Amino acid sequence: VIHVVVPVYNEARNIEGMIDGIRERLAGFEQPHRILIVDDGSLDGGAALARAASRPESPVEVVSHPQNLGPGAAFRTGFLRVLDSASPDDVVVTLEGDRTSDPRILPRMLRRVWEEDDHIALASCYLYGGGIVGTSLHRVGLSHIANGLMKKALGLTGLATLSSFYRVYQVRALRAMRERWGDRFITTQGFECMVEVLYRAAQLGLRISEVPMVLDGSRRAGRSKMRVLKTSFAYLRLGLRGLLGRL
Ligand SMILES: Nc1nc2c(ncn2[C@@H]2O[C@H](COP(=O)(O)OP(=O)(O)OP(=O)(O)O)[C@@H](O)[C@H]2O)c(=O)[nH]1
Ligand SMILES: [Mg+2]
Repeated sequence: VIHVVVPVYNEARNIEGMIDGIRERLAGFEQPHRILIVDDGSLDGGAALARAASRPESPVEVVSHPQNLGPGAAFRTGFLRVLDSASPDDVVVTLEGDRTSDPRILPRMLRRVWEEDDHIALASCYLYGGGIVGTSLHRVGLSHIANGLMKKALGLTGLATLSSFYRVYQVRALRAMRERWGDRFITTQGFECMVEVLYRAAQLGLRISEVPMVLDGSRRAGRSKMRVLKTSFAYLRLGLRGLLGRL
């Protein structure tokens, strides 16, 4: 089974398009899929739209946090939920709810995991062939700085993109992390949680590979949900924890 986990916060304008896009790509595979939306205290009715988009051959389930807890908690909720019932050969696809995760590269990411047995495949905008368009310059700058600092602080220099939400995980890999760190395998609350997960994967020596993607910010309706200052501090804190051996 392909489990799709999508954290969303006020993405009512994008959620149906996101579901359609991923569904269209997954329809070509013989493996069944199911979509889990982790709605994090949205107030824009997106959860109802997602529920209404459920189809027998492509079920959509929504779990809701009553209030906004951040992407870290949302991924933890989503992963733990999937791990409860998934079988070891299943995979988990995570993506952004704002339509910026390009479904066209998904088959390639899945092949990495299925055929080459990579534990995790990352969509990578900093890899050769990837890129960022339709996004403001200061956001791209912040992203570069965060990626660069994190690589140095956490010893992840071999990877090009650390922060992307768009990934494919073997269920085995997520289980290995949960076995080692328990439910605290994600301790961070914000967007830095994706870097924390990679750090843990690297601690376990898991195989991680990257597939280039052009991230087109103009595909999203509405504004970014990422708060730049808050996220910058969160990255610094994560880097320090790594350097001090407190991760
Ligand atoms: N569950 C949850 N999801 C969130 C939260 N904030 C953002 N998201 C979702 O996480 C995804 C990424 O958020 P974006 O606002 O696109 O952030 P980004 O892609 O890192 O930054 P931009 O390039 O500026 O868009 C989207 O699907 C959001 O709906 C949150 O607090 N909780
Ligand atoms: Mg985005």
